[in-house]
Formats: sequence, C-alpha cells, structure tokens
Amino acid sequence: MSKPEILMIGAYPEWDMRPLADDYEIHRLWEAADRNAFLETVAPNIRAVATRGELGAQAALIDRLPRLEIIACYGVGVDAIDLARAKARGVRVTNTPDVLTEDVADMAMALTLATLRKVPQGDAYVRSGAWAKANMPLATSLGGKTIGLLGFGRIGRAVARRAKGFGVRIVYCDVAPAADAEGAYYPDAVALARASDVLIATVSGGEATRNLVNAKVFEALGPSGVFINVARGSIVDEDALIEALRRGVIAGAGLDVFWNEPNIDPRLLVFESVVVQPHQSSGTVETRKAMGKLVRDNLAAHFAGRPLLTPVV
Ligand code: 8YV
Repeated sequence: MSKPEILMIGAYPEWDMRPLADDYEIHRLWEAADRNAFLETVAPNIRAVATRGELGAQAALIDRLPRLEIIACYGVGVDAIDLARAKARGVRVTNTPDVLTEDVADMAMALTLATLRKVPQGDAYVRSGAWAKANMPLATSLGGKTIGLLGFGRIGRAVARRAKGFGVRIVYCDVAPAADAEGAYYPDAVALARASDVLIATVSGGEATRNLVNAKVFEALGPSGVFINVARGSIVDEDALIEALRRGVIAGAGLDVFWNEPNIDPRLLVFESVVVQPHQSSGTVETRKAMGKLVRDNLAAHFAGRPLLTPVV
C-alpha cells in the first residue's frame, strides 16, 4: 500500500524527519524555489499537513488541498491555523499541549529573573572588563513582588507553581475566575497590570487577544513594572511597548515572542532594559522530542482510524 502523502510547511528536527519519512511520503514546501508550482504538482494527493506553531496553515493553503484530512501542529498555539476553514472543510487539527508546559513556564521565570536581575548585562559587564573598574549598578529583587499572570491556562498555572518558590504574590486574569487559583482575579488586562509588578503573558494568540497588551496596560503597570511575554507577539501592541520603554512608562521587558519573527523590530534592541530570546521557550531537546512524537502519534492515530490524542478541531 502506498504511504499517505504529507505536506510539511517547515522543517522538523532530524529525529522527527526520519521516522516521518518511514511512514509517509513527505513533500517539503520550505525547500521549494517556486512554492506555487510545487503545490500545483503535489496538492491533489496531500492528505495531511505537518506545520509548526509560528507557520500555521492559512485558508488559501487549506483550500488548495482537496484531499486534506488533518493538520498536525508542532506547537500548542494554533492561532496561525485557520481553524474555521479547517472545521468548515471537515479537516481535523491537532497541537502539542502539556509536553511543553513546564519548559515554557521555566522560560517565563528565566526572563523574569534575567530582566529584574540584569543577568545579560552582568555577563557583558564581566566579559568587558568593566568589573575591574567598578561594581555593576544594583538590580531589582523578585521576592516580595506581585506577578500578574495574563492567561491562567496550563502554562499560567505552571508559572504560578514556580513563582510560589520565589516568595511572590500571584494575581491573574482570564476569561473567568478559576476555582484552583490562589491569587486574586482581575477581569481585564489593565486592572491586572495595575495590581502587578511583573506582568507575564501566557495567554493564547489569535483575534481575541490581538493587541491585548497596549499603551493603557503599560500605563497601569507603571514605571517600576516589567512585562514578560512567552505567549505570542500578536498579543502586544509593539509600537506601544517601544514607546513605553522609551518614555520610562515601564521599567523593562523580557520577550521570547515578537510580531515579525525572526526579523523583529530593531527598535526593541536599543533598550538596556530589554532581554530577548529567539522564540525559544519550548526549545529544549527533551521538549522538542516530545512535541515531535506527539505530532507523529496524532498522525498515526488518524491514519489508523483511532481517536486523536490532542485534537483542537
Ligand atoms: C514553538 C510555539 O516554538 O507551542 C507553540 O505555540 O510557539 C512553540 O512551542 C513552535 O511551534 C516550534 O516551531
């Protein structure tokens, strides 16, 4: 029997590519010099799309694949996949929740500490030889502060668990109060920011949260406040963030995600008070292996007629 044909939007690590190639005929869209011509040839037989969180699958692509049955996303965020179009076409969608939760929460704490304690600046200070001339300026404590979690889902809860160990108070905002939350609930981002010293975004991307963190939120966070984003660039009005940093409306930011990845707005890089990462929160060997396996397990379940492990649609 011939192998099911899969369209891959972007590369996965080699440890996923090999087992995928054993089970499926893989078509590598990212390698095509002329994507249009490539799709013209392969589209009629494609039964699955394997994509990544940041690459997604837009309506135009879904519409070009008449035999498409499933879109498997390597990532928990499916905001770049047109879910409505997939649903309308009867195309299933899967993602990779849970397996990345702990690493993303770790990055939220790492960025929080790096920003408050000026870890990259300290590293640069030692390397440059500046330490021999004078001690580095003092940083800011995390202990005793209030962390506001914008989004209290799996990742928000994992950040809350970690934060407990740092002696901070937790407050949160989500669509509704959560029965298992220990901290105070705030119904909107501005109220949450007003109550927070560190505002950590763990909310999903997509239309509902576009520009959720805007000038009003930064005003409410205040001049000693720090903004941390491990969610999606789209949830932030980046112009407002740059303006807030420039005018000292907030003290700093730790950012793993941006509007225009990987070609991010260079204005973000001029601030000493900003710590950046290359969308790396789930970027550990352990987690990426688990994400790849979950993608493959979902595809295998689909083609064997078994229930999907982590369906979104
Ligand atoms: C990944 C992500 O960086 O899970 C998500 O939503 O954005 C990340 O875990 C990405 O999908 C891997 O390319």
